[in-house]
Amino acid sequence: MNSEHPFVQMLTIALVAAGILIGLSYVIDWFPTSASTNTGEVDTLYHVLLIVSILIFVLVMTVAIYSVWRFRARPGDMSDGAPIHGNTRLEIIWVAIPFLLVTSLAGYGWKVLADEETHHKGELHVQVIGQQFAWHFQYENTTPGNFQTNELYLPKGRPVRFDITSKDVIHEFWVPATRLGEDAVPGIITQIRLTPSRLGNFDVICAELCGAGHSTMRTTMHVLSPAAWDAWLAKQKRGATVPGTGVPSPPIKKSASTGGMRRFAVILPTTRG
Ligand SMILES: [Cu+2]
Repeated sequence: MNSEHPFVQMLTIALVAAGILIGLSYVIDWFPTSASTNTGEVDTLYHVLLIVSILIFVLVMTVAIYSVWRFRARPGDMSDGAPIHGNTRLEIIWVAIPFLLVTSLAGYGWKVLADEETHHKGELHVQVIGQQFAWHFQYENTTPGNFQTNELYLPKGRPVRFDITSKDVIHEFWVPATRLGEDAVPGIITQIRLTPSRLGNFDVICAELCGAGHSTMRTTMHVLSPAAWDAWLAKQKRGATVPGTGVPSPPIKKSASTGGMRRFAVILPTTRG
């Protein structure tokens, strides 16, 4: 193949374009500050997906634009194109490569999800209750226990399990600094797990359009040092209501749904709503 061959020319263009875009993907600061231990793995997954997407985008656009330019009909050319009736080898290649690509990315995503959901010893249990248009947090296995707040307070370094539900419509509990979000669905409990790794205040956002006040449904996750968290805990009273709302702290019934069923239950109402 000499350098005039279309394949060589397309490959050259594609490599240059992919190099520029992948370089750019490292320069752009995509992710918010990390506040939990799981974020490295999630960010790497995103970056791998981004690079694979760049390669596919560049490949498709290079072939399409190159073909339009190189093989266009010249003025006065009224002849027909060559009669082509398929190419079995090409068809096998363009089925096999996407199959392998999608399967391996799904496996990689599955592994990251499994890591995110791993149970840790000594987890703090926090119920997250969404309600138009506020969040309530109920601290379970603590002393005094079963008190509520409408901002989230966590100790740095201790694993947390969130049991998430809603009192009215579907919300989504999302903490960008931890990369984790999960739907809050009336009648079922969904879960996420994380371990705070940075002191400070981080946004908690409702990421599911839930009504006229959706954009105001935000609060703060405060990550305190273990000693500061213990001091904060000592000031809380069992059975306390959310300040200013009078919302009592009802225990949430454990739902029978587990594992795979939970996922379907989360996905189905979302796609309909
Ligand atoms: Cu909401």
